[in-house]
Amino acid sequence: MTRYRHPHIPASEITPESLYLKRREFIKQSTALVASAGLATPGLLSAQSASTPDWHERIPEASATQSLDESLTDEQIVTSYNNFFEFGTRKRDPSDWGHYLRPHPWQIKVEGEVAHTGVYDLEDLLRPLTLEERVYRFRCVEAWSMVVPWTGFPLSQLIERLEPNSRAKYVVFETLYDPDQFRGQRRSTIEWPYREGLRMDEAMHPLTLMAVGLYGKPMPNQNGAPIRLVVPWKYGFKSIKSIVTLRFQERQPVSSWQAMSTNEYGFYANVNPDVSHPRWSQASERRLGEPGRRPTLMFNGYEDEVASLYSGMDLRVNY
Ligand SMILES: Nc1nc2c(c(=O)[nH]1)N[C@H]1C(S)=C(S)[C@@H](COP(=O)(O)O)O[C@H]1N2
Ligand SMILES: [Mo]
Repeated sequence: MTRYRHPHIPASEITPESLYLKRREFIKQSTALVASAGLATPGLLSAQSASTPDWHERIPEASATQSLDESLTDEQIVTSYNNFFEFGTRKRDPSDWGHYLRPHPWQIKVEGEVAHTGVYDLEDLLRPLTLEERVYRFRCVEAWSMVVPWTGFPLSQLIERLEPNSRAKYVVFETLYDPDQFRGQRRSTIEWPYREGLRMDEAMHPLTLMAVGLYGKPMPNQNGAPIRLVVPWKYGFKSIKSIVTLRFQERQPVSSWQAMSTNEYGFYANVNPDVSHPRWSQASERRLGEPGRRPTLMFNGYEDEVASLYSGMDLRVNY
């Protein structure tokens, strides 16, 4: 069957944003907030339609107050200059082709060394969690950076509910594999599905966010809808998008980027201006939307918060 595939025309060119926001206000007023404790039954597929999920209405409005002393990167840049190889390798591919991804309904499989294994509706996983806004610096290994107001919840809150056992030393994340939605997966640019991992203490760190939105809106497809990781002290490739699998395991996993080029991409991927990428320096960065360059900070500026996780480790060996 021949299928015609078309790049996306940005919504901003069709619907003025004020209309979108008005509609959102309307839905908010007419929807009662449903609260529930605990996890829902694993394996239960919800009968919900493919339209707007309830949790979208629990995303807090983008706040004017910034928790970082740096200006936010334009939303337009954040949503049109992307790395998401599932849609292609050019920065424009994710925003051009992102509309092929269907992020609702969405299930996440939990497996491995954990009490509550199963397949969960995202809606059920999110119900007991509070969504909050966090402004983080974000640094790509390609030496550009940005400042983004994410919406999400600390990954630790989800992990606590899932109750990993004592053999769970690492959490592994995987992205959806579906070449029909992800045209980039028809080529072997990297090993699909995209895979990443964190050591358990990194995953439990209060800065580690599971993000479901940005700029007070549900996560755009090109940024990893409906749910992605954001680890602000590590290079961007750690922040895996469109997650469908959470696996708890004893041995350290090999991430997709490590598998592709072991000498260029390490497991830890901590932002470190003193350790160069084999093909370029990591000492400075280009902040998207800003002229010139700025020096890159150790752990992307989160040194006070995270340096203790790596005490005693040689960060030149464990890059
Ligand atoms: N599944 C998946 N996740 C991914 C990627 C990808 O190609 N596939 N690219 C990573 C890289 S290299 C970066 S820099 C960030 C980019 O996130 P952004 O497009 O929201 O800025 O996503 C990361 N997560
Ligand atoms: Mo990146």
